[in-house]
Amino acid sequence: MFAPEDIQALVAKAADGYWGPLARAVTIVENSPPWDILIPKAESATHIVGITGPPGAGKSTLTGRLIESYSDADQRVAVLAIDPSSPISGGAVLGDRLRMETHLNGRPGVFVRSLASRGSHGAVAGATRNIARLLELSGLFDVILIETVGAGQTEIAIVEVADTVMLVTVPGLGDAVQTIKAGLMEVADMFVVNMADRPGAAETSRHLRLAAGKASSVLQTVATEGVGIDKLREALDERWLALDEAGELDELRRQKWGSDAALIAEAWVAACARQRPHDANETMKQAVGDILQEATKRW
Ligand SMILES: Nc1nc2c(ncn2[C@@H]2O[C@H](COP(=O)(O)OP(=O)(O)OP(=O)(O)O)[C@@H](O)[C@H]2O)c(=O)[nH]1
Ligand SMILES: [Mg+2]
Repeated sequence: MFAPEDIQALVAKAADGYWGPLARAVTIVENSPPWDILIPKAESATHIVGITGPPGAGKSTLTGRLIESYSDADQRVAVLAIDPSSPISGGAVLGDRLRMETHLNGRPGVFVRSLASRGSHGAVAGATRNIARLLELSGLFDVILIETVGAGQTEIAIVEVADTVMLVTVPGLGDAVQTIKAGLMEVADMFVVNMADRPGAAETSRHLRLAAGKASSVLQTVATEGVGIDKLREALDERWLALDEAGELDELRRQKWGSDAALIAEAWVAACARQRPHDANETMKQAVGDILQEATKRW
């Protein structure tokens, strides 16, 4: 089992604006199976915000604007942008990176990182969560934004690390609610109707409010123009504060810690199972029992 001491040493070396060691630590975690890197619990919680939604909804543009808004409010922000597609679509990653980096020039307290999402579901989701935990452990940020396309189980597993899941959608998708995967509707804490400069924003917002119930807020933005961004950032800050004041933060953190552990355990058992030679003569009960035993023995 990999001891994360050298990772912790790198993190300890990093400082605001001196991101080199942190970037190296992130690379190590990105390239390691999640069960090899067990990140210790941070002493104090950082607000982790998952930003998800259909392709092209404006998530990257919005994230770039949020970076500005946080930075203007003197809050330090880390961003993880996950490229959901194969390594072939390097252009998309570059596009995202460039879009974001235009917002970063000369801003202290801003750390942006793109991650490729290769490998199995559990490995990708686990590594992303480990990186979020690592950034939290560094104590260098007030907020961590994770951008991912809301396309499948892996992406849902990724955003579930977040304290706040923000679902970005756009008007004019017909019934927007139906185009969004049911699983995503359930994990979302906040809805953003971006591209509110297009017709139908009010109607889409109304649909979302009906579908989401009272607990979730629905906001409208025009990311390209920077409209509604400060309000969105304030809504995020308010939610974090409210969770803290209601004493719900500890419970939320316990749940997240548990779901992190479950994800890593799943990925580990799956890896052990895949390495095991198939035996067509054994029963399924024998096979699974053997896999679990083997996974426990080797942990
Ligand atoms: N009209 C309008 N266009 C927008 C708005 N926000 C973003 N766009 C444009 O929509 C396109 C897609 O924006 P992105 O920020 O790349 O969207 P994304 O959700 O990150 O896309 P993927 O990461 O590929 O899923 C870009 O051309 C943006 O300039 C908006 O509020 N109004
Ligand atoms: Mg994007």
